[in-house]
Amino acid sequence: MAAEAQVDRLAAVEAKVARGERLGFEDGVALLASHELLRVGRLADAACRSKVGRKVFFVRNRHINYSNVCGNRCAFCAFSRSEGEDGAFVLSRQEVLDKARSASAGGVSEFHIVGGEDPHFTYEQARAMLADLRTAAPGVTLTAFTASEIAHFAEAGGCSVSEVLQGLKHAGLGSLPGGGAEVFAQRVRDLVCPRKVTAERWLDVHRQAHRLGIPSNATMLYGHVETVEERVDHLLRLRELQDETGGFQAFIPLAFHPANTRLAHLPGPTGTEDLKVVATARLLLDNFTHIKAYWVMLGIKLAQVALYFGADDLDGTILEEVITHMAGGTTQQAVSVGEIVRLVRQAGRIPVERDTFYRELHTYAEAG
Ligand code: V47
Repeated sequence: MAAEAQVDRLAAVEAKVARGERLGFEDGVALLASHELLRVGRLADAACRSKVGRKVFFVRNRHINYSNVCGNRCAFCAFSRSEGEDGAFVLSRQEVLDKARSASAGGVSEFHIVGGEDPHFTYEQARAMLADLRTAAPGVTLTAFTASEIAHFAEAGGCSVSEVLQGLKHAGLGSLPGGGAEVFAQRVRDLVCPRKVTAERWLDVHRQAHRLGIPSNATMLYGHVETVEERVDHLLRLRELQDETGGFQAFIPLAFHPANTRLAHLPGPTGTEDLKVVATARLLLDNFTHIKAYWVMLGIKLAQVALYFGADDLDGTILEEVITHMAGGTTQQAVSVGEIVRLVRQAGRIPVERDTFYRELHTYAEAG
């Protein structure tokens, strides 16, 4: 597209936003294709401020990856191993509890628990793990199992997704994380994750969770083989489900990290792409309140800049991130509350510690 035509397309998007009109497919493509980064950012920043003001949220959380054994072996993943392969691990019940107890003593309010689709890790074990964690750390919210793990528990256990979700909720499940969505387009899934649940199934697990009163997050893993149009399609499918259920709390764009994956020949997304994806998500997902700048994947400095491009959440302290670091992530594995507060204040925003459900736990005074 000629540069001039692109500018015009962006002007049309700006006019729509000014009129309060919902953006469509072509608008999303225009935003992602634009080289007018600051104009795109300005639109997204205004949308973000009108929704959440100047607050930027974070959570004290701990990631627990209970197993990296996975039958899917997606091309973009450096974390998973086949059973018995070098580097494969399954944490014992005691190891999971030890990680949880020390994090709970350190004041976290959320455990983010995900693993591979381990053929030997059953629904009963998943339930027992949550029940153990609830006993060990009763005040900590359990954000556990991606939709693809839930679907796997249901298939392997011969029961329905709804039964699995109800059983896990009873054992202490608080919310579902947004992982496993990748890019919904089947063309992309055939190339990078042919064995993973389909888009329809991923969406349906979230639909059923929302119906049971279990809120969830949504992600998109971008910057590999997908087109701009496929990114927009992904966002619009999330928006459609959110119109139906209202159960999504946050959207998290995940920047592809190629190292140690079967897609290591790809370069991964650049900084302008990262920021345009955050901004486009904020503008297209007009029914999502929160857009996370996931510092682990963006890097801490770009995550801070993303606060001017529509993001209002930095995720959390994390403590021991594994999935991105195995794929060449170079950020630290944890960040302190003090550092998050400093980043937010220097962006001129108000740091707010939240729990999983965006209840505000502590608002930090603005920088003087
Ligand atoms: O499901 C895997 C993706 C996800 C790579 O819900 C990769 O609040 C980049 O879902 N490069 C796990 N991404 C992380 C995740 C997440 C993170 C933070 C917050 C939340 C939330 C969810 O990471 C996986 C997959 O989609 N992933 N490999 C890679 N090489």
